[in-house]
Amino acid sequence: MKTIKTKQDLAINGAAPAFEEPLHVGCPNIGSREGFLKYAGEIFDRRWLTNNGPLVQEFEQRVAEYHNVTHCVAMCSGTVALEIAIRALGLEGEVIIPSYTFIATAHALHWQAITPVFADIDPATHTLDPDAVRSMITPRTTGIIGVHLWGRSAPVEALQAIADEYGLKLMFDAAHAFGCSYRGTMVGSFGACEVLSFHATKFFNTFEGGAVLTNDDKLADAMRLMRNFGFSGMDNVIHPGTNGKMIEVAAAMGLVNLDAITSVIEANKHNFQAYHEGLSGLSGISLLTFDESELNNYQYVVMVVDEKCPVTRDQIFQSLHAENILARKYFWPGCHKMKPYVDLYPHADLLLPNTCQVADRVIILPTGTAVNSNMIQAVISVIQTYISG
Ligand code: T4K
Repeated sequence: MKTIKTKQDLAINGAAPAFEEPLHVGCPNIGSREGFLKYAGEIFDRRWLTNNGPLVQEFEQRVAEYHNVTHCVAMCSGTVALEIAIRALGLEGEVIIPSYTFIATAHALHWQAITPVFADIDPATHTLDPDAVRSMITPRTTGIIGVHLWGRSAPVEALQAIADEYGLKLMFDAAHAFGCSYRGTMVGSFGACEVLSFHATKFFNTFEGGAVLTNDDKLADAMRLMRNFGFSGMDNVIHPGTNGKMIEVAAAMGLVNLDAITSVIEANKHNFQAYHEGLSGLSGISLLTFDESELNNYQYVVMVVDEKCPVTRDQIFQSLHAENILARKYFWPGCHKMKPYVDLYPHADLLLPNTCQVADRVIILPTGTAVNSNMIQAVISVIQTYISG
């Protein structure tokens, strides 16, 4: 890693890149290696690898306690957890979601022949705008899926009020919101249920994995059946189902990562603050901040490049990549511009002006335990030099 000094020193001018090895967004946080290997040894000794094993059960209990909810139903991925929650809730017809989210939120509906209808976001929060949601309701609408994007809560009360008024089901995609709170209540208790992702790139991972959190006993029972083919005891299938189970080795990773979670959040917070200080004062550049009265996981450092910036978002993005800083443009260009939704809604841009504007402005910067202060200073230096040079 070299120190960037002038614009001529940037790799886009032919100099060596700031980072010899790529600096990724989403580089996994990994807890105790020894702890994981100990669990792995126990798994081998027991010869119990999957199908609601003891580590999955322990993991579910600890995640439920952490979020202060009655049930955590662990699954093989966040996407399958979304699909199963959607089916267990009985959603059909049309379901309103933001377009500014990872494609899995939309695909989990489309995969089950449910039409995702995209509502616009509030440009200040990047989460669903309740008025926009209201304007997209039709006689076919059965539900709303709010997304706690970047770990910052969707407007849960306003969405619940709309759901109650129109008799709709409400659930949340909380893939980014493990360990986050809203008005003092941990994520997991809002709506009918909330879905977590434990993918490798999430700040808390089980290699691959996900879960549904809920306080609804019946819903939890239905999802437990559905994730295991609908089996109720041996040879007795009482419900349609799929294979959504979490495996023991994933739960082992989850358990060691739960032990490390406080230090991971501290590292993320420290990194966020370093970026915030280093980038403040740059014209047209701002970081999305967090409500410090809540619990936050700080897993996404979201830099917004607005029209006051002398260079474009894409120019900054390219200069970072030239330096081997693999920033991301999540969730550009928005689900409505991707297949198959772009064909279903070719003119959706007209109804989603805030989504389009935000998607064109955001850059996600690297953070996590693999990123240290020196690396952050180097990233800041590239951005400063590129903008002011
Ligand atoms: N809802 C929302 C709102 C979500 O954000 C997601 C997932 C879901 C639902 C669905 O949950 P899952 O079914 O995935 O559990 C990544 C993740 O694959 C995806 O889980 C995540 N959101 C999304 C925001 O990011 P990509 O397409 O960016 O992945 P990829 O392979 O480009 O990796 C991202 C970066 O991470 C790369 O620069 C390399 C680095 N990386 C990746 C892996 C897998 C590592 O350093 N090590 C690794 O092991 O989607």
